[in-house]
Amino acid sequence: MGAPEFVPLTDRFDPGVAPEEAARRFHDELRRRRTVRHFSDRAVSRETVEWLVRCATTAPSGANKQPWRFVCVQDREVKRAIRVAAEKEEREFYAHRASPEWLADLEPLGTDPNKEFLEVAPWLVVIFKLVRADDGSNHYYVSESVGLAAGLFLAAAHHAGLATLTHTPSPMGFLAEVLGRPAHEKPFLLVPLGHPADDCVVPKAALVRKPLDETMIIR
Ligand code: IYR
Repeated sequence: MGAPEFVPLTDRFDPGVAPEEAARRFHDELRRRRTVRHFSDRAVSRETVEWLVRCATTAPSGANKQPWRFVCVQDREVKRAIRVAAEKEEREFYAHRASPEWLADLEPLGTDPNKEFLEVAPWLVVIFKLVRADDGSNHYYVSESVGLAAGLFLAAAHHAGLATLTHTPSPMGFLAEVLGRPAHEKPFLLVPLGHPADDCVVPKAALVRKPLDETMIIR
């Protein structure tokens, strides 16, 4: 191995305002993101999805291994197959797997085993984590890395005026099967992406954020 090479830090992003103001404006944008379960079937271009994936993959990752794959599904039949398999797991979840406490915690969100959005949303973005590289070599901090990329994906979609849902049918193994992914790719998150339906509603309970003094400690 040769000595590591370094280049000057150039092309820095300048918000053009003080950090306080830039952060406040960004918060004003982010705070209006809502997880949406009622999608319109209005199309979203492939180019849009490509830019969103590029945004997501600016995330830092363990040793810059970029241990992720974004499988972006627009094919009707594939979306249908995902819905059928997801609803099978969800019926089990709601009827047997979920504890009474879990079901009670979900009640304010009004969720149930019906996952119509999996067919209505124009795109289902299935984020896989790569537990090893395609050539079998190591990856590091895989969940942290993919979690960061997933967060950026949600923020980027919101910035583009689009809605997302972080859907985690459990177990998610069926996604690898339906999408024909190899064994070293593990489903991480299923993200329906699109425009909200015109009559979209969101649960009131999900609007509440814990106050800063509960989430932030300064030492
Ligand atoms: N996966 C189920 C249940 C569910 C679980 C959690 I934690 C949520 O925040 C929301 C739903 C479903 O999608 O209905």
